[in-house]
Amino acid sequence: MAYSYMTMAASSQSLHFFNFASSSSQEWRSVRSCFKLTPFNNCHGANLKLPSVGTSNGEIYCHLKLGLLPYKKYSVSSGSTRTVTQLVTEEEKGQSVGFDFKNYMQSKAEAVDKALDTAIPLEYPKKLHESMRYSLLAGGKRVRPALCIAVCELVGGTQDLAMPTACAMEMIHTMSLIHDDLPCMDNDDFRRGKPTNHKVFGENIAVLAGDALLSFAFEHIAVATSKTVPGDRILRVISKLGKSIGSQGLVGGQVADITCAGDSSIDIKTLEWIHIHKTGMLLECSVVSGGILGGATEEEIERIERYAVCVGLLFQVVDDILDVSKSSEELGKTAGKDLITDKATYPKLMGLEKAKEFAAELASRAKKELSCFDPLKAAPLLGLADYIAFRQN
Ligand code: GRG
Repeated sequence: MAYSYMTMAASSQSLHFFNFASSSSQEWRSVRSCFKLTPFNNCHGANLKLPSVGTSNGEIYCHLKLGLLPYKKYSVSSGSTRTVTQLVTEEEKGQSVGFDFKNYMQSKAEAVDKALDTAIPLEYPKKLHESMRYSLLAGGKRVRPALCIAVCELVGGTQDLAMPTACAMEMIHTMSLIHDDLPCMDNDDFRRGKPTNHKVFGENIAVLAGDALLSFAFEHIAVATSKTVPGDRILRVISKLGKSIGSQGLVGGQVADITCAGDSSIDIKTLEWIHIHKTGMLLECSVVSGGILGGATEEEIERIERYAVCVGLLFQVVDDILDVSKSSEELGKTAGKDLITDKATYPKLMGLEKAKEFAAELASRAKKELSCFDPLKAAPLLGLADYIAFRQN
């Protein structure tokens, strides 16, 4: 079937569609239309009413290329007043065309779970390894490993090559959660739907399990990747990871977060610094490491770095939103804590609706950074940006 794809040209006031759905079977007329837009943002945000372009069976088909996604056929009944925005958000949210994002995430999470299970066996001292495995295998979303693997595959690498580093990202993330939940930090009782590590194993073991996970993460990258990846790439990943955890990364962000608690003068700039360091840098490191391991060019690394910065900040902005809009059961951890502790968050500083708009904007910015890649190959990362933006827990 030879579709003559609709092409688009946009001015500040209108969006022009040409060759409206003509196929080799002559079923569709070639139509030239000019639709008014109010207001014009980009195709995703366009508030565009589809006009009544009649067809024999009362359906209008059009092929739209929206942002970075491949062309896709959309259909509405003739005379419909549904907007393109509605069509797109209904059909594209969380996935790219022809790409089963849910299935992708599930298969990556399963592969990561299996690799983590093998990497940290239940050995002597048993209590320590039980504690490490308890939190590590408690069923997180595995976003960081998925990002690492997806980028590695995007630039020509493989899942196997990225797996030890992807697991290391999850080990470090898990250790940060164990420490974050301690009585001397957030003093939380639930995490990933289960009692927190110190509640089960005691504070002393929980601290040490976190320490052991942190240390083993580095060892695992070095040992398990050394036969498949050149040493200079491993060195680059390890040094980036060290930085993303230390005083200019996760730990620095956590300390700034603690010291700012209860300070009502915190502005958006300070909050952004905290979010980028406490949450963003490990996510960014997961993304960029996948690129380094997979042999990305410097130009590609710069691109994915910019994608990662947006996604990293986005992750914590959404975390702030979820804290005020979901229940503890839905989140698997105590909800509403930011409000109780009067913490500076995006919803608090800019309001819930504006925070949601900001999250959508960050997701869109992240996706734009991938425009230089083949959209089909970038589909997992496009999907991940949407998944992080629209996640429910
Ligand atoms: C690194 C030495 C060292 C100490 C840790 C406690 C601490 C310092 C930092 C806190 C970092 C932290 C907990 C940031 C919050 C990140 C965040 C939004 C976590 C939620 O991540 P999800 O939603 O959780 O990916 P799952 O359970 O799905 O993995």
